[in-house]
Amino acid sequence: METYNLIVKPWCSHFFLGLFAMLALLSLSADAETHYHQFVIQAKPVKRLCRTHNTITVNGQFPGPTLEVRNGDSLVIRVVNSAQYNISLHWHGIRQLRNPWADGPSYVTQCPIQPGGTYTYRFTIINQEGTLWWHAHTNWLRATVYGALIIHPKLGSPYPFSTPKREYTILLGEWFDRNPMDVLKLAQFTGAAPNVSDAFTINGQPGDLYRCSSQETKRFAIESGETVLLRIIGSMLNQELFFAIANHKMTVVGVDAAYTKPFTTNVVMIGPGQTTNVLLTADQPPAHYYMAAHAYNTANAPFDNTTTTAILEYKSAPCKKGQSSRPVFPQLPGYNDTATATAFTAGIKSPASQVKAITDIDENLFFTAGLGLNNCTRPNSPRCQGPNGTRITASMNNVSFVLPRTNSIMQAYYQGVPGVFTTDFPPVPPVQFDYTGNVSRGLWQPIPGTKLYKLKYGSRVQIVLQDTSIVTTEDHPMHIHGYHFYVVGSGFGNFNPRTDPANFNFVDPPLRNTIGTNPGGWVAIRFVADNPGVWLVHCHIDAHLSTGLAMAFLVENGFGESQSVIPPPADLPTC
Ligand SMILES: *[C@@H]1O[C@H](CO)[C@@H](O)[C@H](O)[C@H]1NC(C)=O
Ligand SMILES: *[C@@H]1O[C@H](CO)[C@@H](O)[C@H](O)[C@H]1NC(C)=O
Ligand SMILES: *[C@@H]1O[C@H](CO)[C@@H](O)[C@H](O)[C@H]1NC(C)=O
Ligand SMILES: *[C@@H]1O[C@H](CO)[C@@H](O)[C@H](O)[C@H]1NC(C)=O
Ligand SMILES: *[C@@H]1O[C@H](CO)[C@@H](O)[C@H](O)[C@H]1NC(C)=O
Ligand SMILES: *[C@@H]1O[C@H](CO)[C@@H](O)[C@H](O)[C@H]1NC(C)=O
Ligand SMILES: *[C@@H]1O[C@H](CO)[C@@H](O)[C@H](O)[C@H]1NC(C)=O
Ligand SMILES: *[C@@H]1O[C@H](CO)[C@@H](O)[C@H](O)[C@H]1NC(C)=O
Ligand SMILES: [Cu+2]
Repeated sequence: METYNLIVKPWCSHFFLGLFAMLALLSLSADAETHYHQFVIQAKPVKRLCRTHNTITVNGQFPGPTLEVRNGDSLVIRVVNSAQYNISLHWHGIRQLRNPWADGPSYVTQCPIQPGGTYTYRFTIINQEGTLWWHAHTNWLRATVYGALIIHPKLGSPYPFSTPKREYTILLGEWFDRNPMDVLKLAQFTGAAPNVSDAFTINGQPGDLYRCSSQETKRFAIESGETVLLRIIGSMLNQELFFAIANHKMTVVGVDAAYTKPFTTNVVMIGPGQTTNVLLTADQPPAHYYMAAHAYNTANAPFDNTTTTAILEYKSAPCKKGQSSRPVFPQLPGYNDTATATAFTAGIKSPASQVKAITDIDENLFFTAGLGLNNCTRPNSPRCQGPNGTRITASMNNVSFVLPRTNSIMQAYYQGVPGVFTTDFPPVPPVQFDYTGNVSRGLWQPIPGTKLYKLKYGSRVQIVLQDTSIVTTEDHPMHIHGYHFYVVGSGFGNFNPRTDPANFNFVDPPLRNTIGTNPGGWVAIRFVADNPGVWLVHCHIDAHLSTGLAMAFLVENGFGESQSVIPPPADLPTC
C-alpha cells in the first residue's frame, strides 16, 4: 500500500484571489492543515553487510517515511500491523497535551497493535518547531522501525536564522546482522548483556568502511558558499555517537524541537532519542568530504567500535573519475572522550528571551539510574550468563520497571482497573549510599515493580537524575514522554544538594526531551506538570530500558475539561 497524504486546505474561494489576494494569504497562513498517512508495518527483505534480512519496516521503507508538517498542524496516522510482532508507535518529543492515547509505548499508554490489527494515532503539534522523530515502542522493534518527523514554522513565520538553501535529514542508526528481536530474546534468556550492533548507519546505510556497502553510501550535494540545515537524529538503539564532517564546522541552532543560541563546534555528541539541528556552510575548497560517526562509549563493556560514513559533495568539485582519491576524513574524538562530549552538551543553551524560568519547585525528586545484577540460585545455569553467574538488570531508585501484560497502565488508570500498577515509586533512593563510589555488593540487586509517582496537575517539578557505579558507570540518555524540560544543572560524582543548586542555570537552560546523566555523574531538570496522563520516564538505550531502567509519572487531572485527559479513541487496542 502506498503512503497517501491528503491535505485539507482551509476554506478558500475565487473571490479572495485578485483584489484580496493578500488577505487570502494571511488567512491561509493562520490556518493549520491535517495530514493523513497510512503506515503499514510489514517485513521486507533488506540487504546490508552482504546479507539479506527480513526486516520490519513501515510501508516497506527503511528508514521509514519522513513526516513533514508545520507547527499547529494535525496528524492522522492509520497504522496497520501486517507483521508478525505486536507493535505500537511513539512520536518522540511530541507533547501530546491531554492525549496520552497517541503517545504509543506498549503497555504504558496503550496495548500493542496485534498482528492483523490497526490503530489510528491522532494528534496536533502545539507550539513545537524543529526536528523530532517517530519510532516503534515495543521491545527492540525500533532498531528498524523509525523515521523523521520534521516540524516547520507556521506559514509566514521564519526561522530565527537566515533561511538555509537546503535541508538534509541525517538519521543515525544501528544495524544488527541478525534479527534484532532475536538479539533481545537471547539476552533475555541468558541474562547476559545483549550482543552489540554490527554497524552504524546514516539514513539506513553503513557507508564506505563496511563490507558490501560502498555502492550505497549516502551522498549529500552542496553548492560552494551556501549554507544548509542538517537535521541530525539520534535513532541508534543502544549507543551514543560522535558525529563530525571533515574540515567543516557546524553551528548548532536547535535540539529536540527547541531553538538554541547558535553554537559553533567541530563535533556533535548525540544520544539515542536526541536531535540536533546544525547549520553547515560550504566554505571549503570544492571537493568531497566524509561525514562520519562512531561510538561515544562510557560503559566498561564491549561496544560496536565501527564507523559509519556519508559523503558531502560540492557540486563544483573537480571530476575525479578513474582516480581513487578518497574524500577527506574528519577527526572523531576518542571513544571515551567524556571531556569533549561534556563540553559539547554544556555548550547548548536556550535563547534567554524564550526561557520561562522555573525558579521555585513543589516536587524535589532524586532518582538514581543505573544497572544491577540479580543473583541466581543456580549461578551456572544457561539463564545466568551475566557477570559471575548473575542476570543483568537495571533500575531507578532501586525499582526495576516491569511492564504489565494484561492491560496498559493508562487504560487501567482511566477505567479504574486495580492490580495493574501502584503509585509508591520512591521520590528519593530508599537507601542512601555513595552512588558513584565502591558500592557494596549487597546493594546491587533491585526489586522488580510497576511503580508510578503521582504528580498534581501544575506542580513544578525538579528531578536530579543520578548515575550509579553499580556494574559500571555510564551516560544514560534519559527521556520523558509527554514533556520537555529545562536542563538546569549537571556534574560529576554525587549530586550535592547543599552546594550544587547554587550553580543552577535559570537564565538560558536548554529545553530538551532527552538528556544524559553524565557517566558517574548527575543532571538536574525542571518542568511544570501541565500534561495529565501516564508518562514513561526511561533510559533511551533499549538494552537498559528492556532490563527495567524506567519509571512512570501519573499526572493527575487538574480542574475542568481543559486540564483533563481527553476520552480514549474508540479503536484503542485492548490486550
Ligand atoms: C551473538 O554474538 C555471538 C558471538 O559473536 C554469536 O555467536 C551469536 O550468534 C550472536 N547471537 C545473537 C542472537 O545475537
Ligand atoms: C574494535 O574492537 C576489536 C575487538 O573487539 C578490535 O580488534 C579492533 O581493533 C577495534 N577497532 C578499532 C578501530 O578500535
Ligand atoms: C580512553 O581510552 C584510551 C585508549 O584505550 C586509554 O588509554 C585512556 O586511559 C582512556 N581514558 C579514559 C578517561 O578512560
Ligand atoms: C566476579 O568475580 C571476580 C572474581 O571473584 C571478581 O574479581 C569480580 O569483581 C566479580 N565481578 C562482579 C561483577 O561481581
Ligand atoms: C570495594 O569494597 C569492597 C568491600 O565492600 C572491598 O573488598 C574492595 O576492595 C573495594 N574495592 C575498591 C576498588 O576499593
Ligand atoms: C548477591 O551475591 C553477592 C555475591 O555473592 C553477595 O555479595 C550479595 O549480597 C548478594 N545479594 C543479594 C541481594 O542476595
Ligand atoms: C534494593 O532493595 C533490596 C530489597 O529491598 C535491598 O536489599 C537493597 O539493599 C536495595 N538496594 C538499594 C540500592 O536501595
Ligand atoms: C501481543 O499482545 C497481546 C495483547 O497484549 C498479548 O496477549 C500477547 O501475548 C502478545 N504477544 C506477544 C508475542 O508478546
Ligand atoms: Cu541507560
